[in-house]
Amino acid sequence: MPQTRPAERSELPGIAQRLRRHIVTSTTAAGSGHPSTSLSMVELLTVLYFGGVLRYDPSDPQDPHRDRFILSKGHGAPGLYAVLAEAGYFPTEELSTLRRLGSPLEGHPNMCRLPGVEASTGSLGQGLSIGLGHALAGRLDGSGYRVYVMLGDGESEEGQVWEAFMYAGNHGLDNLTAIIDHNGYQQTDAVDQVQPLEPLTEKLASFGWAARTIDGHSLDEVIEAFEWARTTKGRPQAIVARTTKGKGVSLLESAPGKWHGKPLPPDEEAKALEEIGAAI
Ligand SMILES: Cc1ncc(C[n+]2csc(CCOP(=O)(O)OP(=O)(O)O)c2C)c(N)n1
Ligand SMILES: [Mg+2]
Repeated sequence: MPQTRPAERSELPGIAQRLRRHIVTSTTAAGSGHPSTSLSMVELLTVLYFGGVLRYDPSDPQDPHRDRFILSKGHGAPGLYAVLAEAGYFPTEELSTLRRLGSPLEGHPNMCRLPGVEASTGSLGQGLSIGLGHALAGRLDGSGYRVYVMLGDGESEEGQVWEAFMYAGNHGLDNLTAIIDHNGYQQTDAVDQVQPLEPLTEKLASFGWAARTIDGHSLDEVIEAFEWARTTKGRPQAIVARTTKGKGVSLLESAPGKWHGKPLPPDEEAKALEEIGAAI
C-alpha cells in the first residue's frame, strides 16, 4: 500500500513557495500557459501531496491501491507539474520544457505521457465523472483508495459536473472528495457575472454531499478540511476553497480577467519571483 509523504508542518510554506516559483518560471519560459489558474491552487496541492493526504509512490505510479488526484481544470497543468516534480515523479529541471515539442509536459495533462497524471483533462467538465468512475471501481474492488478531484468554479457551470455531483451523492461515495478552486473568475469575467454558482456549498449539500467552505490559502484550514473529508463516512465530500486567482503575484491578482491564460512577460518575471520570495 503506498504511503503518504508528509513533510513537517513547518516545511509546507517553503514547498508552496517553490511551487509558485516553478509555475511562474515554467510558463514564462514557455511563453504560454495558465499561471494565474495554477497559483490559486498552490496551498491545496501542497497539502494534498505533502500534508499527509494522498497516498502515492512515484516509483510505482500505477500501484492499484494508490490514491488518485485528478486535475479536472486541466489548464492548471503548470501547477500539477510543479507538485509532481517536487514529489519526485520527474526532475524539477524538466519543468522548463513545458509546452515544448516532444516534452511530456504538454499544455494540458496527458496521462499517456507523464507518470502521476491520472486523467487527460483540459476539456472542462469531465474530471469529476472520471473520478466518480475510479471511486465506484474502488468500492467494487474493495480497495481502500481515495479519489480527489480539483475543479474550477467556472468549470462548475457545466452540466456534466452536476450529473456527477448528483450520482455521487445518491450513491454515498464517501471515498470521493471534490475540491472547488473558487477563485471567482473564469476565462474573461467574474463567475458572478457570467453564471453565479451561489449558494454553492448549500447546493452541494442538497445533492447529498458533505460540504464546507474554507480559505484555500490557509494551510491550517486546508489541512483540517482534508482530515475532515477523510473521516467523513457515508457521503462524498466537497471542499469549496475560496482562493485568489494569481495568488502571490500582484500583477496577476490585479486583473484576473485580463491575465487568464497568459504567462508573465520576461521583464515581469524577476519582480514576481521577488514577491513570491527567495526559494527556501
Ligand atoms: C469544455 C471546455 N470549454 C471551454 C474551455 C476553454 N476554457 C479554458 S479555461 C476556461 C475558464 C475556466 O475557468 P475556471 O474553471 O474558473 O478555472 P480557473 O482558471 O479560474 O481556475 C475556459 C472557458 C475548455 N477548456 N473546455
Ligand atoms: Mg475560476
